[in-house]
Amino acid sequence: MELTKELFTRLDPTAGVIEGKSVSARRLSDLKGLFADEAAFDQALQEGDPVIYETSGVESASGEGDLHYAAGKILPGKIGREYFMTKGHYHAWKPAAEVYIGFQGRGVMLLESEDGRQVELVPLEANSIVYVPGNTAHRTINIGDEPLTYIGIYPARAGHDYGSIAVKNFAHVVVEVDGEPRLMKREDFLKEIAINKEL
Ligand code: S6P
Ligand code: ZN
Repeated sequence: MELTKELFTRLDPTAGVIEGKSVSARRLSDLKGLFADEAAFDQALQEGDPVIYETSGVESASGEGDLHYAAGKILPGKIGREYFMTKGHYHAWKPAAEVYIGFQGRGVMLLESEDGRQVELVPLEANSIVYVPGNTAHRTINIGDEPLTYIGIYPARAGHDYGSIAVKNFAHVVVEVDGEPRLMKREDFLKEIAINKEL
């Protein structure tokens, strides 16, 4: 037994923060190119550069078989009709799976296969647990009107691959339609935006 490892932390489920850990904030400008509606993105950026989400993690153990975990808080809001969301990523060690546990708010996880053909939208809310299989792009989205808080637990060697998402993004978006979240193909949503621009 390796009792030198960090065995205990405390989560503030409302703040979505692991107490005593440094918090890193992702602002709108950090998510450039990820929201579908570029005009809405530019406008929101001009009006300020809001924090979209914050994370704090416990990532000190790095031996074979070790685990990391991180808490997240996604603020409520939308860019155009697309809800505030994380960048999303694959794990650098592709087969690494992850478990998410929701604490507060109403969210969904967008899960996509590498070719974008398989897609799942899974609820993430208080007391729900989501299993993210390996080789799966995952993005967390706040579809509610209060902060969404959660933790994710993953193999220490999982790492993050943001590059693939930066290049081709997710093939689907989660947008508000008649007050409700709807999963759409990105290309269809982009067509809608273009049509509305012409009107
Ligand atoms: C890490 C895990 C989460 C995310 C967090 C922020 O494997 O999936 O802790 O890091 O939800 O999302 P992102 O896409 O910016 O890392
Ligand atoms: Zn992950």
